[in-house]
Amino acid sequence: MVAMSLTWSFPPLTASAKPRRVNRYSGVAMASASVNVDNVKVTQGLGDLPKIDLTSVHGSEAEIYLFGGCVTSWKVASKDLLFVRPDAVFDGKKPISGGLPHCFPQFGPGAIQQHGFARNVNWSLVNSENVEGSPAITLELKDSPYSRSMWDYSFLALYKVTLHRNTLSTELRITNTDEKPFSFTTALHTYFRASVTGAVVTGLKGCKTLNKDPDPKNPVEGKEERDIVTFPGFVDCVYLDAPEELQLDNGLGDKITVKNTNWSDAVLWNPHLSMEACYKDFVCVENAKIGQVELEPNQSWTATQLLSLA
Ligand code: TA6
Repeated sequence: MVAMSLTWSFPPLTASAKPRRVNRYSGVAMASASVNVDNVKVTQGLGDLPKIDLTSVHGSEAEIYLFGGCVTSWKVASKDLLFVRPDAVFDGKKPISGGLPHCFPQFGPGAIQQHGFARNVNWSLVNSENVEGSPAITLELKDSPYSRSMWDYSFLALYKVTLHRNTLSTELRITNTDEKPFSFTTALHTYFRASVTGAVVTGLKGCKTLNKDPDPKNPVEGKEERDIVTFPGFVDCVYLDAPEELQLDNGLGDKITVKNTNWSDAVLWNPHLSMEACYKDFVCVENAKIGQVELEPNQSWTATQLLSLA
């Protein structure tokens, strides 16, 4: 096993500087030169944003942007199982719409910007490893003047992404580094490539639901009665206390297991005609934490997600 630690830091803000996002890491080339772990490479992604490429000796591949800490591609046998919307922008200003965006410290609309700020800022690469041909990286996000301008807490988020032969695993750990308690909601808003007319999700029968169709602002409580959930039109539904394992048949011939620990809830989403250009090509099956996670100072919350191709 080879492991190395890397941290890039931004220039200190002057006292007069206004909270703002820092949109670019300056040194992609410098970072590339300093990563010498097998099967982990820092490259220049779209919009010149720094991107980490993972290649496993077993043939699978993944791409992760530091902007948003967003996994945008997961390929097994050269087939990308994730989806990035054609309207996604890579300008370091808007979240990347696709792959596995983070929603933190808020899922959905609320007191701060929709789905929180974690998808809208640069994360840092703090570790890379290669365990018997399976590459892994750890990204870090800490509070900044920008995050504090909307959510005034000190926190540490560590996000480990590991690529195995047929599995992409992620572990998210949030630590309260403040002196006061805080609470948050969160999700991994996973976009799967799919044929929407053939895509089905199993494992949700019996869950309590909060259905945002027809009115996203007034979700209707209910219970999922179906063994097999399909996407016949607009779908935006929260499943509370979802099981630790769901199955997605993406309608393209692939069966993907979505396993988790501690995420507790799930969300299915397809925008149907409101995204006419691409709704037929993806479904979102999201692991989420809809109820508030409350952390005292020094406490942490950890959740894992394992996506496996059968
Ligand atoms: O997870 C489903 C959802 O919360 C929907 O309500 C929909 O708005 C979607 O996320 C996309 O959100 P975004 O802010 O990325 O456009």
